[in-house]
Amino acid sequence: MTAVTRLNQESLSELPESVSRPTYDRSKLSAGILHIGVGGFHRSHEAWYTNKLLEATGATQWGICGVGLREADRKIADILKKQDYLYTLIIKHPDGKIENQVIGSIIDFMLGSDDPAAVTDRMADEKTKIVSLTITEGGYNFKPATGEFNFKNPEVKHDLANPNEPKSVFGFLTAGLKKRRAAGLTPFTIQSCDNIQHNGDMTRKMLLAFARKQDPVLAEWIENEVCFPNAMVDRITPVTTPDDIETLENEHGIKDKWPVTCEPFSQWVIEDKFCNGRPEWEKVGAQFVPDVTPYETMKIRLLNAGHSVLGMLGSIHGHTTIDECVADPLFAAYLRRFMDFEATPVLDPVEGIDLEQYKDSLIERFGNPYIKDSLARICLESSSKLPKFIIPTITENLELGGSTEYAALVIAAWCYYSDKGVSKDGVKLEIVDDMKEELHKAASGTASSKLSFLKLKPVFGNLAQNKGFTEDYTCLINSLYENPDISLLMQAALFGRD
Ligand code: CS2
Repeated sequence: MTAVTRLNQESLSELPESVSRPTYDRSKLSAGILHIGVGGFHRSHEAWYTNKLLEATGATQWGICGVGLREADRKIADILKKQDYLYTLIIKHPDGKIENQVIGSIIDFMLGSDDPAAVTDRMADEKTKIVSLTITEGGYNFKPATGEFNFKNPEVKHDLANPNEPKSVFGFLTAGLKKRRAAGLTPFTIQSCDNIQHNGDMTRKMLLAFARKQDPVLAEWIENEVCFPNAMVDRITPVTTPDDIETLENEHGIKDKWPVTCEPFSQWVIEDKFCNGRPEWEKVGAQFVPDVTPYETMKIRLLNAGHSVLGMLGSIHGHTTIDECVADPLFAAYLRRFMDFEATPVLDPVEGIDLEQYKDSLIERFGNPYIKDSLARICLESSSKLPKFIIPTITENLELGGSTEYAALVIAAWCYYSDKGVSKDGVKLEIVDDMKEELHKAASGTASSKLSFLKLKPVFGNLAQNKGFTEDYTCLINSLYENPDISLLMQAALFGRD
């Protein structure tokens, strides 16, 4: 039987030899980074890069203080606290090899919903140099069709009326920066790590819209003094399953209540725009570049869009994971065709990257049979993903006369998913989306009006007015509603109709 060690600072030395653990002195670290949104992705990406940096350089000022803003973050807060903020990163290689790494870069955690002032005080602490964010694509609070800040959001309304008791990320950042300015300190950099095109510019635009309403003088200071580097972030990080937790304990002897699993690949391309110093992440594999635009467009429109293509079509077909989809030749061919015929023609060349190789490597990464990335995760919050991942490819192709039929089937599948909530064989598909009701209502109008779903303006903008697109889309909807065996429509798109 394997001896089992409950993970915490004291037990680190008792872990099995095969588990790598921090060799730096964690008690010497201070938190130069405050991170909002400590989900799996932050823990497999920024915290992992930072762990590597602490290991390689002996820097002490770049520990991370995690922050959760919602009551729902209490679980991670409690678990991390009990484990002295340590957790295991389980890296799953495609050949079955597993690397277990205990990550030590997170050294504290605060729950904003318990004590907002403590969080904004921490933001105003001189030692805090960067506030980084993974708040999901939906967290930026803009109206998808117009890109403008949504002042109707109840949390935003609350924060405008109660500046000292914020709930939203924008309320927190504004209150933290206000304290910092009052103390005469240099501001912190705000660093987005979400999959949004120009994520730094977007954060800046949204924060300024909020701050201008609350305190125009402060907003001007933010505008002039705060840096918001854009970045492309990448590492596939599926949802941790009970099985991952059990295997870690039974086969590797680590009792960790919330480990994170991920693929071996990782990439982080960042604009070198920091107003108060930064870690030397380039020493551990990150890339600093003057303009990140081509990297982020490539990643969002190939990787994330590719995920959504498989997520929507695969769910209707009855597949459940990404690797299962790419092991199906029809799905692999469809994905490649979407990438080659629709996504690539509207991408700019990316210096130093061969797009053909990049696409090959994506299909390989998606195929990693140990990652088991669930389509349910991919289809979460699609209303804030597809407008960033796929719809820009459609609209740009429409402007240039390019093909849109592969993407059109994805939208038709999304309509079917939102309307019926079942696969072709009647297996239930959960809709987890902030816009669940609107999506369902619009999609269920399809029976009487074929374009009902597409007319959901906050998601699709003016797509329903494009005649060429709507003709194809209507045909696909008719066929799919007549026979939900989506593989027939995929085959027809690839090989033509008889
Ligand atoms: C996924 C991403 O959420 C999604 O739909 O495409 O989480 C993806 O796995 C990551 O961006 C990979 O870097």
